[in-house]
Amino acid sequence: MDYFENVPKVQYEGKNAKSKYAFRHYNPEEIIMGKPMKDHLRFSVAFWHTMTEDGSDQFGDGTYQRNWEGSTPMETAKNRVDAFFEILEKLGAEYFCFHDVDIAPQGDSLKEFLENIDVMTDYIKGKMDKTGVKLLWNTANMFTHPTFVNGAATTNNADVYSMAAAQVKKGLDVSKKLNGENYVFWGGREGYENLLNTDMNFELDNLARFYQMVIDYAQKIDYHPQFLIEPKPKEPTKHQYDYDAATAMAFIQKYNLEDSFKLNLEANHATLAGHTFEHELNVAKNYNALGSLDANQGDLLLGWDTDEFPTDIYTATLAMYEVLDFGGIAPGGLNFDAKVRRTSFAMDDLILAHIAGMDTYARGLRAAAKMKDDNFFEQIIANRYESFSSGIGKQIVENKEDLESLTNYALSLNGVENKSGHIEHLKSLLNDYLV
Ligand code: XUL
Ligand code: CO
Repeated sequence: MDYFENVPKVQYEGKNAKSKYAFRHYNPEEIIMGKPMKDHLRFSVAFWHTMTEDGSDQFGDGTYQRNWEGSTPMETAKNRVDAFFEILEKLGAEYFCFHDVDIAPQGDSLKEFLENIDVMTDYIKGKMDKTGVKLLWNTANMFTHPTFVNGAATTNNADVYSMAAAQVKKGLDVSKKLNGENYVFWGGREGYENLLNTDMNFELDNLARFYQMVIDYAQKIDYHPQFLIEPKPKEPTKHQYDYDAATAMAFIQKYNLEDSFKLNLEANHATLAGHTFEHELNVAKNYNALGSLDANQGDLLLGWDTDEFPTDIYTATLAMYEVLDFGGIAPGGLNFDAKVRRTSFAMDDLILAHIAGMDTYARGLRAAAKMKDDNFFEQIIANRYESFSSGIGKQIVENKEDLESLTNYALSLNGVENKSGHIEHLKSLLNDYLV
């Protein structure tokens, strides 16, 4: 069955495209800085938002018009996979991501759930072999089911910890079966509500113990996807343990996990942490831990995770600059962890929203490549830190000074002269790259 029969394969048609089902900026094969756009961007479609949402919110029922409901949960699951691969092919997206619960009905027991995962991943593998689409990452959803009310790897209940282990073991088996390039841990319930009844240190030790079991099992089955931790400051728990990139890196370093773990950074999570997306990427880059991106955007007027499709060229440009500066995002990619608005209920909104996101990041890539070519930031930085390139500054950077020698130097000065940052002028120069 053709689920999107009125939607053709989306092609690059340039800025004056007549069809709304066309890319106006994303030209997959165009070479930018030595490689095709599609290899810089490595776009991925998220199974959960695309296939399992219905548009409902706290105040109202679902609105989305969808045509893949079957007569049993397994039939619906297969229909969803069919429709999903049609979307991937029409968009020319080469990657996808999913949680275990997105693709397989949970049934009445863990055993039934694991069996359903086997059936569904066989089915997905068939589709992957036929289309050449690849798995960017999979993950275990250990936050929706009531079992995980007190957390998964940070729970107070050892039986629940074991249930989490079983789900993640299956997740790693699936990653191997489908050649996953990364495997993600987003700790939806890994956090706490109140210190009155929480031993934070114990919970974090247990989380690290869990990750060590993951590393050991990957070793055992000889499959080594890039492991990624996805930071988020709050929602659903009040205090999420992986608050932001810096907090997640402190955890990774404390428990000596840096050889196996990098970060999956999400724009809307950065917003919730009070950071820009590019701040989070810059922190990860400095730790050599820039793993993959959940490309979406939040709403600064709202305080929650709205998971909107990214249309902000400013953020996309600054994010792509960090990616280029890091030397690329592979084996990670840009996963649209985004859902269409409740008012965008038509089937083809799924395609149109992804086109909007892909065009936005294509524009970001183009602008960032031009900035890199012009040494835009390098010049600003070199100029701003000029005092450290010669004289006393050079001595400091070469570790040749100490507090006493610097005191003597400071006493010899006749006051200091600071330079203006000219930040408004720089913002105006940046605007020239965006439009
Ligand atoms: C939740 C979120 C998740 C992760 C995967 O805010 O971003 O969808 O990306 O579990
Ligand atoms: Co995410």
